[in-house]
Amino acid sequence: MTTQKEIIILGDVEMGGGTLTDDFISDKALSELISEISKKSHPVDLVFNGDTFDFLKCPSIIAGKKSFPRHVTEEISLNKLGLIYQAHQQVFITLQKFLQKKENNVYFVLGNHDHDLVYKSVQIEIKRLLQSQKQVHFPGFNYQYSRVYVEHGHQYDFLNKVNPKHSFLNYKGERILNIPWVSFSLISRFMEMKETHPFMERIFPRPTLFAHHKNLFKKITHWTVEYMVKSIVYYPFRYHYDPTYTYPKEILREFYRRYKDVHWDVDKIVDKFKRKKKRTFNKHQIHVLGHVHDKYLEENMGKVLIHPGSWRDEYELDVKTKKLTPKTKGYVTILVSEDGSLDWKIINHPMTRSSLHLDDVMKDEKKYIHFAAKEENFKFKIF
Ligand SMILES: [Mn+2]
Repeated sequence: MTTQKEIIILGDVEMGGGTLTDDFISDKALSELISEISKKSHPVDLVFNGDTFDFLKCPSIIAGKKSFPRHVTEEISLNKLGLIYQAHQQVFITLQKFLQKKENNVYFVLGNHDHDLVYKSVQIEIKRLLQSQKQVHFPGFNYQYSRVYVEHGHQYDFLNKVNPKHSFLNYKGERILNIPWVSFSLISRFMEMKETHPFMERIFPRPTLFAHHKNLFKKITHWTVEYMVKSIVYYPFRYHYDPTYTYPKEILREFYRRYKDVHWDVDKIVDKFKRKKKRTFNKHQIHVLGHVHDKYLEENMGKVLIHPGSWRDEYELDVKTKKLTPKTKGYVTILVSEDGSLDWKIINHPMTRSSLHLDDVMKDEKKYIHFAAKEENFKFKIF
């Protein structure tokens, strides 16, 4: 059967501003992959499944001054996009080449790190940077084609979900991004910690990391509790005119529900997705979700659900040996035949990286941030 088109899905690339808080260093590998798929003889839909850009952890640099503004205006999002482009030009240029074939298309699905894509001017600027008006698409929360359904997945995570009907807030007459309470606290409080501990967020599983790094665990717990308490008893009064300092009632309600039901396990987003999107799940054959960076595959009666994993620099920590093994980067490819049948595969992009040891990394995190970048031929712009 001849191929009508191929859909290639990858997620959680998290391209940042080329600073200490940027966890994406695989420009070379990603560009290799895009060049490879540019050579295909059939049309390709390249779907970036959310968190493609890490606006959330990208600073804004205005008049030489770096900051992480809590009030994200259109101007600030555009400023961050400029930094992201500067830092990851290679990826943008390879995408331009991919789009020179008129039958190829790129889709940017919304994620919780790139909610800034709801700004029209940000979309226009990305189209300009990729030199294509017609083949770059912003489909919102999901991409659908035939019996394929692709969504980032943060809408099934109560801490990170957004209100799709209210993308903006009004602050002193200006339009700003309405992001989740957790994102606001991350921007205004935790980026400082990320700059002191730039490597730690790359290590999984988190409980294993905290078991070996008690200080970090104490620090994070302390800051979180303090922020939470202030958000209830102080900020809503101190900043009563500021809509970004709201009382976290959704979160408290969820905590209460969990307390009442003695339910403290983190819901797997795949389970919540199947529950909340029953009709979508029944209608489609292949479902690809992101957000959760662990690779996952579930196959049942011809239906498939896949988490292909992330593209940012991440390591698996071995609890006994404290060895840090770099995670592989993967993507999903789906061949759509003319008769409508779907042929899917999960592919790992070949890469060679060294393993590290947690004790070494803990002693000098910046040194190993550079070490990892060097192995992937990536250079930080501002450090
Ligand atoms: Mn996400």
